[in-house]
Amino acid sequence: MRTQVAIIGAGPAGLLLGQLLHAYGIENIILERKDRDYVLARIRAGVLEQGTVGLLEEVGVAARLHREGLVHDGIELAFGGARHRIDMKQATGGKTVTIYGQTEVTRDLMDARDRAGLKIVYDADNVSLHDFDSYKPRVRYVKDGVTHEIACDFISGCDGFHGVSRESIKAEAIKIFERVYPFGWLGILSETPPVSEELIYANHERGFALCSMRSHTRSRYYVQCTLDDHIDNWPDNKFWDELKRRLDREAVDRLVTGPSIEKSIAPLRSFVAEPMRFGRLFLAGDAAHIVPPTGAKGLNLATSDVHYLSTALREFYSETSSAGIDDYSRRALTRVWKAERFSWWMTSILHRFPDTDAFSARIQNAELDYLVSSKAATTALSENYVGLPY
Ligand code: FAS
Ligand code: PHB
Repeated sequence: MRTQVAIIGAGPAGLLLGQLLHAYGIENIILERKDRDYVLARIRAGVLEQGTVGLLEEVGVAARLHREGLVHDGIELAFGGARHRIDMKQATGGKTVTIYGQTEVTRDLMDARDRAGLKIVYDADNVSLHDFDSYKPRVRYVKDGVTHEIACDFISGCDGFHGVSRESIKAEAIKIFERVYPFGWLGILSETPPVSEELIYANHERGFALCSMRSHTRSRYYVQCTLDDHIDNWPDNKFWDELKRRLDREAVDRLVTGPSIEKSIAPLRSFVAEPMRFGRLFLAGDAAHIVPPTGAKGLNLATSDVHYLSTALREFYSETSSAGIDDYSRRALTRVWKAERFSWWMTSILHRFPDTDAFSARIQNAELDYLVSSKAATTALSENYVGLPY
């Protein structure tokens, strides 16, 4: 088999890249290790930057998002027993974010790919990458016991943090930058109305909490937990009691609890692999970088990578220019590192660290107090949260 671009991974990065390349007339195939239902069952991100919404509009996959997504003008920061609203729309001259689950983005992209008759190979086992340092890269995979080989011009590794693409690169060719945080996020999904109109990020002496949502009837909540914690230690009532301890009185009075329909613990890390291009292999999304979810950047970085990569490949095929693909890694990493900084900073001011002593607790409080009382600080937070320009 032959194609122009072989995409590894059917998460948001791989699926959106596939649709953009199709829109640009570039043949592509997606190889996905799991089946469709497994990919859709993963509950992850919930906040879309305007740039991400714009890319989904560009490939004609934003109709349901506009029908069902919730446009948010601001967020709330809770600390010292009070809540403070950050009016991001006002601070950024009109920019907003859209609340729409990653699961729904993935579903919409899968449906669009099916409607276009484009190929995704699910349950693709033992994917392996070959000769990507030559002009004739190849990808092999096993499906139903049969080994297949795809000859292609380019390979895009969109296979996430635990994928095969980054692992296929010689150790001496790649540099890793990493920070592992000494805590995780215990998250639940419940068919209950959200506690507030907008998201609440809470700094509390017992630990961080986040009140988010997926719709007016489905809520997403998180509490900071220890790295060695396990969801078996957290029956629903224990989760709700802990969340209430970390929220202000008004929020506690409004909170509607109910059975969890999903519960999971995610570790937090900052991670960047440099560069993001190796000959005819490009890394995009979590395959190249990870951010702690505090800044709601993970999914949105995957989409900006894919914006840069798809326009570079369009330039290569339509103008036979390699300028875009030669500059892909630099362009992508410039935006990645700004999001890494913002996510690290949001995590550092909102969480309790093992070495958070009385002094550092006061510093966190002063930082938060400055954030909500200074126009300049509010603007800086807002322009990063809604998404820096591509
Ligand atoms: P993904 O990991 O989504 O997709 C990679 C795909 O490649 C998967 O479908 C996988 O099955 C497939 N794959 C892996 N290895 C393969 C192989 N060898 N062969 C073929 N296919 C292979 N971001 C936020 O902004 N907010 C959040 O709240 C948030 N919460 C998160 C919670 C968790 C538990 C995790 C893990 C991540 C979270 N993220 C969050 C980040 C997340 O949304 C990612 O940024 C986003 O999924 C990135 O998309 P992809 O790069 O497509 O990677
Ligand atoms: C979510 O709704 O899952 C969510 C929202 C904002 C974040 C992280 C996660 O910063």
